[in-house]
Amino acid sequence: MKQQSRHTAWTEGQVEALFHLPFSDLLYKAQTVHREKFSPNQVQKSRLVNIKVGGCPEDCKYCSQSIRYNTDIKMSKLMDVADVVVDAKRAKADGASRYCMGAAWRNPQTSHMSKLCSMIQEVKALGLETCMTLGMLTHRQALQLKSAGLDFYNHNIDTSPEYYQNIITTRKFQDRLDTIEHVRQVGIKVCCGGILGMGENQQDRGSMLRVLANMKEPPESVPINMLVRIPGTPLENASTVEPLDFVRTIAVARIMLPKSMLRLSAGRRSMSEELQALCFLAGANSIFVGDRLLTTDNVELDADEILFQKLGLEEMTPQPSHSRDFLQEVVWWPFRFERWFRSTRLKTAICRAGPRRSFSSCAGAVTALGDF
Ligand code: SAM
Ligand code: DTB
Ligand code: SF4
Repeated sequence: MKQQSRHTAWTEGQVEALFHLPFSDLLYKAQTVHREKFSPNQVQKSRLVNIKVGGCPEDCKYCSQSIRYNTDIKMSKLMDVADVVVDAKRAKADGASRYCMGAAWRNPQTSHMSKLCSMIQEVKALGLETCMTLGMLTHRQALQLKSAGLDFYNHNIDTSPEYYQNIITTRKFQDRLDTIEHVRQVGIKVCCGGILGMGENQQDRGSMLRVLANMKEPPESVPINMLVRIPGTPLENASTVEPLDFVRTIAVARIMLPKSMLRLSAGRRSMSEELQALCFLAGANSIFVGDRLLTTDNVELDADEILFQKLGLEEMTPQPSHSRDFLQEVVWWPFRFERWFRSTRLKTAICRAGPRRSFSSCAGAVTALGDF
């Protein structure tokens, strides 16, 4: 489903006003907006897998996987495709409809791309929606992932543009927006949100939501994470978010992003059933299921099952597309052609036969096809 752009952008004053509504009025408004687009008792389930653990050169102050912090994680290299498939089958059996593969990278290397593409193809073949979160992407890498069939790319802005440098110094807020733009341009759905509980204030939360809601096409999926305070990271002792402020932020997000799936992401393990119920009431309609997130524990499957029963919630089952859409077909062929061209002796023959210029212009055309 294509997101429709809003005619007018959300202003700081409008967002501030939402945050200051009496709690019941805010929740009523959010629930009303929610019911216009979604079935109120359906919650989508995603499953996370960490396909490459730790060793990341970035300095995100919340993250256990940064090489700069002394945290209790076991680093690993990129998983094999076969192991990912085994895990994805388990995820499907546990009721997940989307499988999200995360890697602790600043950005993937060219040498990783073919394995990543195989993972996407194999997981999709199981009938699951696919999502990846690999760090920054070039336009070309986004095209490669699209051509393999990737449905979603998760790339969070994490906090407001104003507060960003307090949390991450190894990249700029604009770098995040650039990758999101590449992802959009190739037709992969965008999953983009942030974290609450990193010392930001209410203006920062509003400002982060304004960036998301004022995008030309807002993200189809918006994860709202409660910071998991990880020993050894600079934010291990950050003050916790007041639970009702967390609910408030979900409600404001629902009103500002009426068509987006809102994911109650990390941090559910530290939330009571009552707090989670309020988040669903405020418009959250997606969760991560399974015992693990990336490097920390998630809510146990049984506990989620009990909560779903108590609240009368049911699993939302999207229809994953098995076939490539038109755009995928269009981008798929240049990549196949390029791979074939590079693997044949044809280029050597052309090289030998013709003047040097004829090969470089031909090779340039092939690359341009891949980069269009
Ligand atoms: N390296 C890639 C990147 O940063 O985009 C992908 C993996 S990264 C771990 C994905 C997201 O997980 C981060 O942007 C952040 O929003 C979330 N995250 C990481 N550590 C977290 C924590 N301790 N608590 C809450 N959310 C966290
Ligand atoms: C997102 O917004 N949250 C997920 C997913 N996208 C990749 C990650 C949560 C990580 C929680 C901390 C950990 O397990 O290391
Ligand atoms: Fe690296 Fe992503 Fe962790 Fe930042 S959040 S340190 S980019 S793995």
